[in-house]
Amino acid sequence: MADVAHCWGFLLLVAIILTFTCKTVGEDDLDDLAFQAGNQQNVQFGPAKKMRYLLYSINPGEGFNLRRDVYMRVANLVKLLNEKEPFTLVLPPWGRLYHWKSNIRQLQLPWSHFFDIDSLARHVPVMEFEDFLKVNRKPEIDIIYYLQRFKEGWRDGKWEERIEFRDCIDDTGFKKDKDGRWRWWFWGYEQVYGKKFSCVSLQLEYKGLVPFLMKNADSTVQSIFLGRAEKLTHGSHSEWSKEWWTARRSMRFAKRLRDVGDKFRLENLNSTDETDQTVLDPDWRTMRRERGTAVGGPYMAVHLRRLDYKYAHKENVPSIPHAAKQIKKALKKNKLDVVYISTDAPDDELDELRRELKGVTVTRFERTKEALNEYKDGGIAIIEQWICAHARYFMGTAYSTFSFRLHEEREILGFSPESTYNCFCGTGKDTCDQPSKWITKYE
Ligand SMILES: Nc1nc2c(ncn2[C@@H]2O[C@H](COP(=O)(O)OP(=O)(O)OP(=O)(O)O)[C@@H](O)[C@H]2O)c(=O)[nH]1
Ligand SMILES: *[C@@H]1O[C@H](CO)[C@@H](O)[C@H](O)[C@H]1NC(C)=O
Repeated sequence: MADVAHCWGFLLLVAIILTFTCKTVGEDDLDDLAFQAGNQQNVQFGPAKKMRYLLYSINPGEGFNLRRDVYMRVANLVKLLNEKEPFTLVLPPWGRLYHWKSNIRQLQLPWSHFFDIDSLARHVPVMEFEDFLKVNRKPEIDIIYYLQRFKEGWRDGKWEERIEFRDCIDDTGFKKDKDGRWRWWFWGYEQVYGKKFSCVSLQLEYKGLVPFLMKNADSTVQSIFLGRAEKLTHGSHSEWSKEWWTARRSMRFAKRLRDVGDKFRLENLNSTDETDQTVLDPDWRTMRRERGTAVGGPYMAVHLRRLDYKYAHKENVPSIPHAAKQIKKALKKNKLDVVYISTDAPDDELDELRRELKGVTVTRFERTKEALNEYKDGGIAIIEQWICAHARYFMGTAYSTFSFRLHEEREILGFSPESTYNCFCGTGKDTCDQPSKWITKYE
């Protein structure tokens, strides 16, 4: 008898769990999604104000790490918009980046694949594009503003803030169909269209867009899409500002990728957060580290950018033997004998580097087929960045945004500037300009 009662109790429990977890997306869930996105400490509007959405795209040629910087500008724009009206930032899906060379399918990847969405949402309300499509019900965007330069350039040869509706200069990629809908590829969601479309010429810091949007897109306009958002500049809100660092700190990598990096550190580099003094606070908002508190794992890490950089930045990219020479020198100086190598170099260059580094323990995260399928090119690059971010000493590639983002990561973790802001010198040079040192600022 008791057994039967148990069994019923259990079944009831299962039934309850199933009701809560197996619902298909219905009205309530849509409200939940909208609520999640809007339920931020910095958004306090009554129910009368309807949630609005800001979407954006970036010039297709830009790399992953520059896109992260554009995100910071747009996120901070949304933060300012939220002082006026409730806005959620819709995250553009990832895919088809020029540098993602492997031949696996990498389309319509959500931001959660690379970043910790909860962390982003502690800065501004954010939402994945697919969730936007659900909440919005129709695959429709109210207004598209395609940002462009001024055809005539600067007025009187000087830069000044300005913004105006203008004729489109270049082929924008947007086309009006026979029903008057504005079509674009929308990352492969080809059912999506815009109702209105205009080109806007601007020279503007992102904050300058707030009055423009408030004036031209009143609250009946629910969704606004900014094409070519990289045209907005940080201006006075650049790397030396608190606003910039707040947005940067919110961009934590997805836990799944950090975990892979941490496991690799433990198994291959004898590196753990406890011994390295790099334990993260669960919430980035409460995390503050003095410079020099992080010790780092007992290895040196390098980011050696090759491929197109060999040609685009000839002056600053060393030959393989010259890179090896600089690595050995830095190892000796820092009393280390292990180097982790993060690079986009092809195998033959890597083999050459290993030969040149005879006697040194060279460590790599292997790009196996399984790893690629699971994490994609972008995920592996992040795992590599995470491993480099925890090294006792780091040396990057001059002017590479991949290395810049890494400097910032180390800065946030509390590494000393001496251990972070180092870069390779070009062939034949023993000294060269070293990267600018930025210090984390807190609001
Ligand atoms: N796994 C791995 N990938 C890399 C490495 N360096 C570059 N890549 C790849 O190349 C892409 C381009 O590098 P990014 O730095 O993001 O590109 P970018 O924003 O154009 O910046 P630049 O480096 O300034 O060209 C990365 O997203 C990776 O896919 C590396 O060390 N490891
Ligand atoms: C790993 O590091 C610890 C100190 O952090 C050290 O005691 C230990 O010997 C190291 N192990 C190896 C295999 O190097």
